This record gives sequence, C-alpha cells and structure tokens, in this order.
Amino acid sequence: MSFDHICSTDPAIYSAIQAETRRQSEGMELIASENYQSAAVLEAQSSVFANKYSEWFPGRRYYGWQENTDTIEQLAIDRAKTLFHADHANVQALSGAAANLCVYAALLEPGDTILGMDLSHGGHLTHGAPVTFFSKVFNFIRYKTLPSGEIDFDEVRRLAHEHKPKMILAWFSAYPRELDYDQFVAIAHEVGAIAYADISHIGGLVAAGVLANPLDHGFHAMMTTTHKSLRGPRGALILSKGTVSNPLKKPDQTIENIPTIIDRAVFPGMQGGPHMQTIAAIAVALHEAATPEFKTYALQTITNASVMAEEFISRGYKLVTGWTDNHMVIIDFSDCDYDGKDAEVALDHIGISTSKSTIPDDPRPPFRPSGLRIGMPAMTTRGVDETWTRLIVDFIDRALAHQHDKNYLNQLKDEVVTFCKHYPVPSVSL
Ligand code: DSN
Repeated sequence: MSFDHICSTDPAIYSAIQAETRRQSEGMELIASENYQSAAVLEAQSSVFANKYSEWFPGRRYYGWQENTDTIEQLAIDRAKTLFHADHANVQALSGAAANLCVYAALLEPGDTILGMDLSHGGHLTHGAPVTFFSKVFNFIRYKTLPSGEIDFDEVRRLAHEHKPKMILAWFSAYPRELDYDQFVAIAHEVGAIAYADISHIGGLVAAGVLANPLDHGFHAMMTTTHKSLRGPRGALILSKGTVSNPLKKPDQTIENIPTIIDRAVFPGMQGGPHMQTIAAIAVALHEAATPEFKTYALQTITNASVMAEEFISRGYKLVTGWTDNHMVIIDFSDCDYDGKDAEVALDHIGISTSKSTIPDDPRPPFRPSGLRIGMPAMTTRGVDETWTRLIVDFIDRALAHQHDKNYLNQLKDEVVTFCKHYPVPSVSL
C-alpha cells in the first residue's frame, strides 16, 4: 500500500506508520486476539466508502443515493449468514464491546440478570466487570471453571435456577478449551433464558468449520469480532437464529423479531452512521474466509497451538486447563517468582508480543497477574508451521530463563528478527 500522500502532507504520522510497519515486520505477534489483514481487506478499508453516511439498513436508508453502500452491506450480510449458519446478520456494530452492549440493549431490560463467566476465569470486561457502565445497568452473576479447566455446569445450573437470568452467556476472552454448547442450551431452556455466545476469539475457526458453531447447537444469538481469527477489519457481526424456541416473555418480542430488535438496538438504539468502509472490508474478509485456503489456515492455527502447548508442557511449564483445543495457550506462573507482566516485558524486549492474563481465582492483582496468554492466529497467517512453532517456544523459554540478562535478551532479539524475515507480514513491504 502506498503512503505517498501522507509522506508529503503529514510527515509525523507517516513516520509513525513506517515505525509501526517495521515493528510488526521485525517482531513476532503472539497476542491471541491479533492477526494480519490481507491487502484486499486493507484496500477496502481505505476506499471511498469512508465518505458516505448510510444510517439504517440496505433498501431503507435515511440518506439518499445508496446503491453502492446497499450492495456492499447486503453482500456482507449474506456472506455472514452463510458462513455462520445464521438466519440474520447485523454487520454495523463498531466492534466487540459495542456489539455486546447492543445485544444486551436489544434483548434485555435494565435490571435483568445475565449469567456469565467470571473475569479471572476468562470472561471479558463486557461480561459484567464492575468497572463497566453496563454492570450498573444489569445484574451480572458469574460462573467459574472447575480445577480441571472445564466449565462447572453443576454451578451454572444451580446459579441459573437460583437467579433466573434472562440471558446465559458463553464464550470468553481467555479460555483455551472447546465448550459443551448443548449443556448451556439445556440450562437456558430450563430457566427460560436466552443462550448468547460471544465467540470473538474463535470467530474465524467457527467460520472455517474447524470448531463447533453455537448456533448449530440451539443458541439464540452470537457475536464475533471480525479482526481476530477471522482476519478482517476491526468490527463485529451479530448473528441470530429465527428457528429456535422463544425464551422472550414480552408479546412484542417474539423469536421471529429478535433480528429486528437487534437491528434497532444497533441503529438507532446505540450507534449512528455505520462505517461503510469497514463493512466493505468485512465483506472482503468473509469472502476470503469461505475459501479452502482459509480452512487450511484455521486447521493449522489449531495444530500450531496444540504443538505449542505440548512443547511448553515438555519444558515443565504449567498451562491453564492443562491443554488447548483452540488457538491459544495460557501459561500459569503462579508457582514462579515472576508474574505474567514480567514475562510480557521480557518478551517485548526480544520482539515477541504477548499479553499478560489472569488465571482462575488469581491471587495476584490484575496488572500483575499470574498468567501469560499466547495465540497462534497471527504467526500462522505468516506461514509458521509445527516445526517453527517449537522454535518460537524455545525463544520464549530462553527469554524467561534469562529475563534479567539484557545482553542475552539483545542477542535473542537479533535471532527473532532473523526468524521474522523468513515469515513476512502479508501485504507489508518495508
Ligand atoms: N481485547 C480482546 C482480547 O484481547 O481478548 C477482547 O476484546
């Protein structure tokens, strides 16, 4: 992509873009929620659709002359419905947190109860963290995982019958295992709750059909961000079914109009004009996600993560839940004299980007948690396979063992830069 114009009109921003390009190219991206967009996705995002207001939805807009915006949004909707087996797709939510809030606003009333995952066991901020505005609006109750790492379904059932939630929320930001969706749906039916899944992390893996799809198991609605394993622009899809039994109690909230309620909650309920350039890029990413090459990518991502888990375990590391079924592993440093933040800083030093993470019932505070979350979506996009995944673990292991030796870390950084030259970031040239 050319930056000739920014280069001459705004050298400060141009220089930051160049520096970030170099950082991404010479460094290794192991943040589980990050990925690299294709050149086609990036092109769509910088297209002239950025100039257009398109409030409301295809075929019915508040502003005139929408033939091209209608084309791209309808394509994004149709592609999302097909890939995720949904009866309805909203592609306008600005990102994951906004999309979750739109879904709550659509399907719940202030004061309603949501049963979601405890934050330290992997839940997201928008699943009820006390620091969020929506924790003041809704009554969040939290379930946890068992010491084995599996969801404690006895506890989910007990809490559901005790608190009668209007929504039961599955999926999380830091959880490396597959979920038993049937159990969630059974419990939701027992108490008349909506079954809702936030599959942001695994969206691409579900789209590729390599992990199970909650909508196929009776979930009423789900949301995925589009920029994680799905490899699109920063945005979100809200997907729902129109053919499952109706848990909604109000006469105007039949299951047939869950899609309408969701659309209205997004616009005009929570947002203004949609970002049409992002919607164009979402459509492109969904087109790419429907290809056999993307399925190969998704399978390789899971293979790489499991090889990574195996290699860490063989080197004596403890993993949260003991294994991974998806794209991420979470290392548990609770027995170590350093924490997840120390590990993150040491790895930053050698050009490997990761994110500290809480572990279940973490005894340490959130800014110095005991875990480190590592994901393989981005490096798999760059072409890394099983053999090179083992070398990545070796880099990490050596950095952690020598984290107080700056000379050693500097030498290791040179090795990381050399490694990264063999795996260029798609669509980037220095
Ligand atoms: N911030 C994302 C993550 O890293 O998991 C979730 O929104």
